[in-house]
Amino acid sequence: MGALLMEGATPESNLPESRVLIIMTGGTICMQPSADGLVPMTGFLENAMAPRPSFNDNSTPSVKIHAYKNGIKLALDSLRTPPSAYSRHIRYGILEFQPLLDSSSISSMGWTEIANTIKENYHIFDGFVVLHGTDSLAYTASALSFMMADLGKPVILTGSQASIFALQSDAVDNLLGSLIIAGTFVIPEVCLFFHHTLFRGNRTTKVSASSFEAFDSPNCAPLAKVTSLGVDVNWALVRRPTSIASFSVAKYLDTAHVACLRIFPGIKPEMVDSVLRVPNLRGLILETFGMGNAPGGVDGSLTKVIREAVERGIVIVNVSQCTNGFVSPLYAPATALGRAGVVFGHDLTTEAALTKLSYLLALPGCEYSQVTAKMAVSLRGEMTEMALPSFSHPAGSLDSAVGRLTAAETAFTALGYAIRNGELRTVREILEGDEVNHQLLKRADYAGNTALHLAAVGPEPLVLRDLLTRGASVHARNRAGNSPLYLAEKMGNAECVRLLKDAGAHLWLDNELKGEGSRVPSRGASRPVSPDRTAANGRGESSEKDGRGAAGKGSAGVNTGAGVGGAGGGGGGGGGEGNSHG
Ligand code: ASN
Repeated sequence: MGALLMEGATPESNLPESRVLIIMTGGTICMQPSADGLVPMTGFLENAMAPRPSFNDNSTPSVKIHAYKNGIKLALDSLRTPPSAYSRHIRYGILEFQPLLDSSSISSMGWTEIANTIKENYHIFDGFVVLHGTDSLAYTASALSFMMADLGKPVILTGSQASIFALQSDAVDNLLGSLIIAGTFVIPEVCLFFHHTLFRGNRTTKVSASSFEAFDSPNCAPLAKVTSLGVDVNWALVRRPTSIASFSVAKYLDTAHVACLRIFPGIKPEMVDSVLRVPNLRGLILETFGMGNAPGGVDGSLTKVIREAVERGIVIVNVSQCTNGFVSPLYAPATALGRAGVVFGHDLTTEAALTKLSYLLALPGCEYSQVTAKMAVSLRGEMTEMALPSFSHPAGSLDSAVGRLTAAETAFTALGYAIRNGELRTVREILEGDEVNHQLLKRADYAGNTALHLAAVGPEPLVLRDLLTRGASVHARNRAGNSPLYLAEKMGNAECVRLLKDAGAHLWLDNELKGEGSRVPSRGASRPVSPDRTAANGRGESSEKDGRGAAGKGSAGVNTGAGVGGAGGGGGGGGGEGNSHG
């Protein structure tokens, strides 16, 4: 991260600000020694962040920002970082749990509190960072991913192995990396950031009790890596909401009626049976050997107790004890489990399996058959779906990369024209072309307009709908800070306005932000080339950071007039990809 911060800390910087809410739940990151051992301490903003120049440029002392907690509007103290390599500051405030927790004590109530806090503040922040102990971090990341549907903004969980107050600690790197990513990139997933790596949260597991490299995501490549050049996002892996629906939060998970059992050589069927007969048990995660095998027993007695439990309506999910790989009914013991009615969790982690089952069991009216059907498919990218062709990175030399760049620019321009002319069929043909074209929704033109911006002012709402169902971000903002919704309203395009709102778009609360002293980014300010412009995809295209730009390089013109305000700023620019908090 160092390089990101060396870009200069000019106190009077006119650069735009993003706004990030930090939710502090506790964990080692905020702990200090006490007579009872390490315990979390309150006052993280003042004690841990304010004194550190990387978290506080000291330019705007005492700026209050608003946040909501349990329906009450609070004025929070805020700080901002020096400008990052992405030419923006991150302004942030903190809401602390009361009491702060060692994460070994978190429960589904804590997950509900985090999810509700994000929901309440969703419209006034660009992204969210959740500070949390590492012990149960992978469970919380998994749980939140299922609780949050149609998420359009980044939610990044992090913590540290050593306290931020310790001389040698991973806390600053983890927190600063999380803040910069949450405030810069539209990665609309629940993520876990640790040791310079951004993971999909529901793919993670804690792999070390003491190393700074504490987390891994054995069955899914990282979503991003922080390097000396900036943040290298693997955009091909990033998921986006594709339904016309607003962000919503499930109220709670049913963790009270699920259990997890690890099979071991010689395990007695009676032991398994007694777990399966715990009163009101509704679900069991069975951690099996290798590809999903369990001892059959001399007379198949283990299989028998499992079959009986399934017949009583208990959902039993098979996951592997191995950190890498998947379960499948390949060997006879696994086939027998399948025949007994066990669901195969493919390459789910135990953390994801347990929280997903708890989520499904809490869904109102979700029947046994629906729960088992949903357990076997991916809801939030938590499992690799067998039916899908496996993802592979485009290989190729520099020459072919340059070739693709040209093709992408051409396709982007064509897309802009098709949108402007309302030609739905052409739009579809372009977007369903080759792999390059699948990335077009993330591109931005010189003004930072994305295809969705163009469609928002275009003549054909069906084009807009089509782009939304392909995962175009409603939160993208162009260089003037304008969202597609703002442009649609300005044009008086009522149908597009309705569609965008249905898909979770919102305007920024301009007045509120002004009242807090936030600076509306200067429009059209020249924007330094950021390291990620080449790092994001290695093709010389700009990365999808804040751009949210629009299609049609020099094609369909969009009135980018007055800014909507808020944490906007710089765009994709120069025909690059855009997907950041412009
Ligand atoms: N016990 C701590 C916790 O999970 C461990 C940590 O944060 N590193 O809260």
